[in-house]
Amino acid sequence: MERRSFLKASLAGGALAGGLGYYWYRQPGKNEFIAQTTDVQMLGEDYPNTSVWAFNDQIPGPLIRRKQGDTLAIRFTNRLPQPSTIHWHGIRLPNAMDGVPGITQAAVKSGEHFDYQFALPDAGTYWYHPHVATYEQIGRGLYGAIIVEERERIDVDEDILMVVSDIFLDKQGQIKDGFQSLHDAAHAGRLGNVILVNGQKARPKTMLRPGSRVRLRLINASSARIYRLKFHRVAPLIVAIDGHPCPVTAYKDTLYFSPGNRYDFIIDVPREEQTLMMLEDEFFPAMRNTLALFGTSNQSPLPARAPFQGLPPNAMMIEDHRNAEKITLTIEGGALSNKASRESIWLMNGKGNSHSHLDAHGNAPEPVFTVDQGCTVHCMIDNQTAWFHPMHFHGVVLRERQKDGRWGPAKDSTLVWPFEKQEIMFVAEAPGDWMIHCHVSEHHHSGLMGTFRVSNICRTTNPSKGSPTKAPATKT
Ligand SMILES: [Cu+2]
Repeated sequence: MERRSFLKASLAGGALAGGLGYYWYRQPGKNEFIAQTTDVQMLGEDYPNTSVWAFNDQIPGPLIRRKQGDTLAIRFTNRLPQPSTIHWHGIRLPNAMDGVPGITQAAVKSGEHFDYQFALPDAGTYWYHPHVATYEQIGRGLYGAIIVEERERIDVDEDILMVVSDIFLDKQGQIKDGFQSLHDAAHAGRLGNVILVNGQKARPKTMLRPGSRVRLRLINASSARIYRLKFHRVAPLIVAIDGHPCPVTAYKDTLYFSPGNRYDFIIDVPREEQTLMMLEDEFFPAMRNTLALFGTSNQSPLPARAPFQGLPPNAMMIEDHRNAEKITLTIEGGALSNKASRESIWLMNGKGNSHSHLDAHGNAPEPVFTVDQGCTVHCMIDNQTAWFHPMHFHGVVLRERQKDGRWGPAKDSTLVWPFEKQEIMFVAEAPGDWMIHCHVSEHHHSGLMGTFRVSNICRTTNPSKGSPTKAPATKT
């Protein structure tokens, strides 16, 4: 069910008076997402409203909440001063619905619309955002959450969603320009100076009933910022990563939380009153950010319950590791590297690509590699740069090789550390050209992107039935 804000209708005049006010204003229809300029209050009542770009005048955009197996149908209408699309991050869907300009669809021009429709095969926490000039479009406020509920009821008392993002504001509370800074692109991307949780700077304390069981969903919707999550006075269970259920794991230390990532936690609230729990970001230890404050209410404690057993798994294709295609992705460039040039700051296997290049030339890049549908890909990502790169793969669910040699839980991106290598494995599921890119938006748009092609030649993932068969074409 989409939440819709009628409150903001009265702000239409304000938006018209703003710097980008020459773009017209309209209320969205049912199942319609309109991206447009609007004013929102994010800093508190004592501060002016901030002129932003938003879906249906809300930051985050409308929460999409559906059941596993449902079909999602959204009309996207673009009323921004530039082309746009919507990408449905982490959702396994047909290539034509993936929202990537120049590759899966033409960018939706200002004043035009595009209809997205696809099934939701996996339960979990996902999000959506444009795939055009993401450094600016996400940076100005275009993102929202998707919750796909499990078919069976999950025994929790509360389901709390935190969409974490940052924004770079001036002293008047308005978004600073300079989205195309070469410095940001060559370093860690544009980091905001205000961290927002569900679109707000304030961190009101959330009161929880003692003894209750809470599902806490975190989405990193920042254009570039990596957080390092630290819980204080509470040790939650990690139950899903990037939407997909994982083996129930006790949170021990800190967790890296890159742009695009999601975590689902289960918190069993202490049964004693007056407990203050806190979630901080300590990526920069000298500049910690409080992300959430939880307290216990004075309600009577709920009785203790059995330990949480985990979420029901999503149906996954099984990797055929022995017959996997071996691929290497070498990342070069960025500040401190002599490989960076003005034309392309970042390179993937010696080549730089960007959406702005696509927009200018209208031709999609040649795929970095091509594999048959159903084939397992074993990919070594070799980060030869001094920078973190959260590499996101569209259309697939991947696993990381862990330090102990085993393959980790399912996720949709992998954080590759400076001057380190990371092995991943995935099944090439659906035909089409799928993006691989860094989710630091400024890296993505200054070279660090490419595609892989999944051909219509179907190969089963079952090693005992390895003969290729022709699959019906599903690309539309
Ligand atoms: Cu990067």
